[in-house]
Amino acid sequence: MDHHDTTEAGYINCAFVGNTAGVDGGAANATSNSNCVYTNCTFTNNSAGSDGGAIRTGVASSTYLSNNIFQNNPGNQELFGPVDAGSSNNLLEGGTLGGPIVLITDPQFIQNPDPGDGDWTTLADNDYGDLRLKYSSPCIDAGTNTADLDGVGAGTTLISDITEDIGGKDRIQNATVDLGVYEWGSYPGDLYYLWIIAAFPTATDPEIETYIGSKLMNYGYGMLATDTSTNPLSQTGLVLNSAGFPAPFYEPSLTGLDLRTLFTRITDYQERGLKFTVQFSGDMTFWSDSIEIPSLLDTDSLVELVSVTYPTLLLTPTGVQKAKFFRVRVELIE
Ligand SMILES: [Ca+2]
Ligand SMILES: [Ca+2]
Ligand SMILES: [Ca+2]
Repeated sequence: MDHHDTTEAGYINCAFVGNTAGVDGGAANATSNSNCVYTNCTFTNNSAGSDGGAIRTGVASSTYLSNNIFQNNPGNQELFGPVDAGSSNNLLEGGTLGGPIVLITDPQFIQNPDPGDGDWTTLADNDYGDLRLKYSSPCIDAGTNTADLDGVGAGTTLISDITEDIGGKDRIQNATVDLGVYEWGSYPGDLYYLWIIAAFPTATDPEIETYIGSKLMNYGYGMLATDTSTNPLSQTGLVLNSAGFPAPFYEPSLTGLDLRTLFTRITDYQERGLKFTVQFSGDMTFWSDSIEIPSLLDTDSLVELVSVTYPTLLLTPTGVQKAKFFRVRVELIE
């Protein structure tokens, strides 16, 4: 991105990955009286042929940095040129700098980006990584809650006024904001309304009722009186003493707690001609099929316990929505 001729620009929760510049500013360049503010952004694997692998600040221009991560942005310095004095709480993994950097260490992403063949301009084999933070990351709670989103001068909107990270998770968690685009922690967000399991499917899902009525659900989940497992099925911190309807649960992970859906199905569902599809929705109107193959958590001779990831955001025909609801659709396909 080039900022020229008195441009004023602010960036919040933005990831800059795998950009290349022939000359200055791998991800961004500011020159000729331009002022840029970056808050809780992540810059990784950008490169410049000349000055500023991540950012170059040129003639009579300024760059204000709060709570950002800079990792592996080769060039003549990752940050070239002056950085505003009010800047603070940024991480630079290596290289040289000009600017107020608090931490010089590995940010510990879940997975670092990889250009495959070593070249980010060949797109097919690029892997943009997973920029969420591991539980051991030094970026957790290393930011400043009073980062000024418009930098020096007028305007006092702070990062604490921004309620989500790039993935829609709650920000701030654990009282202090993290560095970079992702907030580490347990809470996916206040807006997740989970399926009201007891109401499903008798009155709310005619497409399933079309088949053989609510008995299909009981049948598929192993809940028929004649075909019910009595052995406990277990998952860490959770024991189902019988098969049952879908439920959400939190699974400990490197990024805090991941929200997953859980359901049981009879082990020979394929022979019985049953198909299970996990679906998510933001508005109970458009339902998005999960493409994830369910993970098998436990099984006995009759029933297996499986789960899939609960997504944060959904792409729908009308735009991006938060995933608020889920259901498991059971069909008789033969
Ligand atoms: Ca490539
Ligand atoms: Ca935090
Ligand atoms: Ca300000």
